[in-house]
Amino acid sequence: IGGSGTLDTPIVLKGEYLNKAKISEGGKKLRKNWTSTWVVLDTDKLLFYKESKQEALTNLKSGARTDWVDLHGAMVEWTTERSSRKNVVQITTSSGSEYLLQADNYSIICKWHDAMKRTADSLCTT
Ligand code: I3P
Repeated sequence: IGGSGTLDTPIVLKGEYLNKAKISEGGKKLRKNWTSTWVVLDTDKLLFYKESKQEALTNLKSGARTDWVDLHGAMVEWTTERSSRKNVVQITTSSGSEYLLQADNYSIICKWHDAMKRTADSLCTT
């Protein structure tokens, strides 16, 4: 993986619709609310877009992004405890926010788990 994106011009490594729930922020528990979100994995962060894939792709530079996650120091792990759903990956950020990403299709979410983990692990040296 070469180069590095910025918030304004993300380098898209992977983009897909996943179910997303933010369950805590800065260590404080939030009410769980699953939403289908276009998720983009950049070289050092995850970006979430509310819009359709087409809109998200054409609006990558604009304010269509709803939230993002810094993967420096983040933990990416499978969880069976934080949800009754299957195929759930938990992302815990260094600032103590927790996100759940889920897809019914195991092979889809498995690729995300591996890619996010690899990305987070690769950031130790940058
Ligand atoms: C939540 C909603 C979520 C569920 C969550 C419930 O209720 O049913 O789908 O998470 O379970 O609290 P509400 O809509 O009233 O907030 P899962 O689908 O991931 O199980 P939880 O509280 O055990 O996380």
